[in-house]
Amino acid sequence: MSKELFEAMAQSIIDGEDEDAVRLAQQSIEQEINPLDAINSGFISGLNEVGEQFGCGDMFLPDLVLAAEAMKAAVAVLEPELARRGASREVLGKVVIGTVEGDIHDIGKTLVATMLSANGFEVHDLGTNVAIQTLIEKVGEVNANIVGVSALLTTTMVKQKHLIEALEEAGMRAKVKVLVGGAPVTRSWAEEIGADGYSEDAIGAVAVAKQLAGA
Ligand code: B12
Repeated sequence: MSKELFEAMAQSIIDGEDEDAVRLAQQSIEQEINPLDAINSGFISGLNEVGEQFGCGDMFLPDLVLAAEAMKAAVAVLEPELARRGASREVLGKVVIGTVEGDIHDIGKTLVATMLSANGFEVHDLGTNVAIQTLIEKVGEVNANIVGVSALLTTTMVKQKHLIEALEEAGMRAKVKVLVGGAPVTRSWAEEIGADGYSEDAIGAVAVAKQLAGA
């Protein structure tokens, strides 16, 4: 019974059907299925599948955006239920994430934030065009162990380096791991600027974040 429901959940994400995803999430609550199982065994499987198909060129950007939106809609239905049951997921780590100042691209960053959140991280998404000082203040406020910064323009990538320098100046560099990404960002850039982690996609970002958080 739940196996079929989980498969339908995964399919709703693959199809990017947010109304189906919401309906299935509500159905799982009515059937008293653990919302953790609905997220982990149902919806995430779909998102992982979409990520893989996108990676090998079988799905495209609009599919990815729709899938991410459907995933967010489903998680929004389940999160109050998680809280109600007092069964909040084990938090693997706290992540502050944003797109650097001067850059308004947010599709990839939001996908990374959604995947991290769906996989057990407490995510504070500051949006786009985020000033370095704002990122640093949030890291301090929530005591984050990871700060993720996205940059999509060759002209704004340098802000990732500036963030690391500013964290050093603020005496906070040892307390927080810096994870960088975005289309023009490469592993060698990440190494050059002294970032702790890099991933070229959202699925890889979860694996790297888990490593950085020691989870
Ligand atoms: C969609 C898009 C836009 C949209 C953005 C809408 C939105 N809400 O995000 C709009 C139309 C607004 C836009 C505007 C501009 N854009 Co634009 N845009 C793109 C485009 C086509 C796709 C980007 C995208 O969303 N990709 C899909 C997502 C899923 O991929 P992603 O962002 O790379 O994210 C993945 C990984 O990089 C990684 N990742 C991303 N962030 C992070 C963060 C962390 C921590 C980690 C670990 C991983 C990670 O995981 C993600 C998921 O797999 C790209 C071309 C391209 N193919 O990249 C151009 C592109 C980035 N844009 C470009 C340009 C020039 C601009 C503009 C300057 C155009 C203009 N003249 O106005 C403006 C910039 C405005 C600004 N100040 O930011 C250029 C940049 C060139 C360069 N060398 O810098 C590109 C490359 C197009 C091109 N070929 O010329 N753009």
